[in-house]
Amino acid sequence: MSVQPTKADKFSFGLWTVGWTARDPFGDATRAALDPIEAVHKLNEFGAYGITFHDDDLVPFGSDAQTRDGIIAGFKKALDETGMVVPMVTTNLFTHPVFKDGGFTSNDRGVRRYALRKVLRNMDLAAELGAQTLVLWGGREGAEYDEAKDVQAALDRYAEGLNLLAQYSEDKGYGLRFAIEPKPNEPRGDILLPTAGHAIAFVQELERSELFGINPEVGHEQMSNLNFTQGIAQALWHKKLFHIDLNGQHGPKFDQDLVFGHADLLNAFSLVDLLENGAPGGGPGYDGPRHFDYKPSRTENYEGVWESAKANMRMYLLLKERAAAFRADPEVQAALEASKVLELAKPTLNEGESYQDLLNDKSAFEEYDVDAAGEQGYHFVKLHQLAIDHVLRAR
Ligand code: ASC
Ligand code: MN
Ligand code: MN
Ligand code: MN
Repeated sequence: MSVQPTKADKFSFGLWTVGWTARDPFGDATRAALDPIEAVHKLNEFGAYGITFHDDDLVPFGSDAQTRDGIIAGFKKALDETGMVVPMVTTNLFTHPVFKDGGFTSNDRGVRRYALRKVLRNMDLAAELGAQTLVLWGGREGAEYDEAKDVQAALDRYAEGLNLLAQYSEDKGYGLRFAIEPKPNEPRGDILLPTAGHAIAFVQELERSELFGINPEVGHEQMSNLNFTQGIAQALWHKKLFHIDLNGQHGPKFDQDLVFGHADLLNAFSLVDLLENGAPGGGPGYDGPRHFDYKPSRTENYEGVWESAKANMRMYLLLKERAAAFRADPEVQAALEASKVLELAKPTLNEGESYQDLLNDKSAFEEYDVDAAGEQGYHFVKLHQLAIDHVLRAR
């Protein structure tokens, strides 16, 4: 299998990723600004198929209409020249001081109305560029002080805003799908909808809930010490995995945005296996963009930036190849059998069996050998070592 990315792999990058100039809370930028047009050409050259952006990544905040039109025209020309697509667009509701207490959930009603207008305007651009998904990362929707935010009112306002966006998209015929991106903290002390689970529960309450799903980011879930692969499995189960942000993170600490697979490699392996091959019991995988939301480390110059962009795709393809080998290995199949992993896909009741039938089944209780069942081994460690052997190419 080739580890040369092609457009069929559906790799996409945020303009803010390779374009991050590496300003952090303690230090100045270490790199000069990147021209979005150069980003399109470089990523195309490396085999990516898509590029995504926040409105302000492409058109600097506060640009006049003529400047904006010129930038968009130049960007579209680069897309046409390369065949690059824009599968997703997102809106910056976090950089300008106006958003310091949030956008859709700011305590200030005028700020909330301004935030809605900023997103509606960006949806027009998203539709013009043929995007299918609008991501909403509410990094400033949150609080540092429990007394300062009425969380129930904030969720009402969040829902009010999102319902409006869905109505606008449907009325305009844009057909967009909306993906909420959870994050537990940073930049706010606590952010609303902090995990994939919170976000999935929330979107079910919206008026057009079928238009809403989530965009989980590897590092954001791992900042809460959660298992990303297992969270993705649940999102797939709810049919709510609308988009995904791939990167790397060493557990609970500041948001690192490392290259995909450069931190928890084994979880990255199980993730790629799930996305590509689906669940062993037949549950679905994922067909959408493989979107990298990482930050090239502050130590790197542009040579390092491009190396890191390529590293994301290489990591994904290497793990994809390893996952295919893992699944195809007869010893792995035997280990899955021995561990009863596939037995979990079999319903617990027989077809048509009622609880009365279950109550009548002495073999399920009265005659069930609980001690023997308690003594059995599940052989999970052997199965996991087989996975690691495959990751390390020892098989
Ligand atoms: C996003 C997104 C994030 C943040 C972050 C901004 O749209 O997915 O994780 O913004 O990249 O720095
Ligand atoms: Mn992140
Ligand atoms: Mn992200
Ligand atoms: Mn991010």
